[in-house]
Amino acid sequence: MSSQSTRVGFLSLTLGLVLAWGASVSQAAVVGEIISINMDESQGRLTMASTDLAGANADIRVGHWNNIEADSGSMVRDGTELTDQLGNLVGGSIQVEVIHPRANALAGNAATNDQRLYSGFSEMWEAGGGQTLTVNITGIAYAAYDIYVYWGGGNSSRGGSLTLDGATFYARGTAPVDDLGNGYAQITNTDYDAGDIGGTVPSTEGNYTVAKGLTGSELSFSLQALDMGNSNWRHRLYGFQIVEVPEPSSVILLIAGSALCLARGRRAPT
Ligand SMILES: [Ca+2]
Ligand SMILES: [Ca+2]
Repeated sequence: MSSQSTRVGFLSLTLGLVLAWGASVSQAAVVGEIISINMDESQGRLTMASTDLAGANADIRVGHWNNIEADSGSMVRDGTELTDQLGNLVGGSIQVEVIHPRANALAGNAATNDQRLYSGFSEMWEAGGGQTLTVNITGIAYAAYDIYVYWGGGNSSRGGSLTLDGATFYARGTAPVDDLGNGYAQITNTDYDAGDIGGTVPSTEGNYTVAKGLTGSELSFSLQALDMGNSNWRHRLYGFQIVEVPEPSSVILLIAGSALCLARGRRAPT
């Protein structure tokens, strides 16, 4: 075997190992820190326990949701109060503010896990008034993050809009999720049309929306109750999650660069 083919073989083997390692890293680190907020009803009747698991997919279906009791007005939580998915204090300068009209809840205490997330909620309810709920998050320390918003109307003739990351989505109520994490459906409907207002078949339905790969230390989103088929104008926010996106690609590039230098270094002059 010539020294040229030996070098090529070494380089291929090294890069192969790097890529395999990189793939395992990216699989192992799909998400980083997760801050999960549950809108709770004001009597504490359906507060999520730290052991209640919820989230739209397996990577983010976690416990230790932070309960914000949904009394009317402005409710604020900061890094000295918020915990991550393991129950550790988040710290830092993050602050979450929810400005909302009122709380409500489904009757009963039987629900667990994902069903409990959807049992208590902040509700917009003012016939003809189009009430608005606003969430302001500041001091986000992540280089990149995803945000999952769990929302929708209570039934097929109630609902409204979510404005998030430059887009506005519309949805009525849909079938609830179960307590095993089944039944999550992403809302992607961005046209408020006849199909959304009293149509027998909504154009698109679901119970959450996600915006991915966000950057910047501040994020706001808002929800508004709309006429979605009856005169109630009732709309709900159930909760939301801020999910840190790790950067395995930068680690892989660093290792790949080292491997190339190593391979070059072996090219001794003949
Ligand atoms: Ca539509
Ligand atoms: Ca909730």
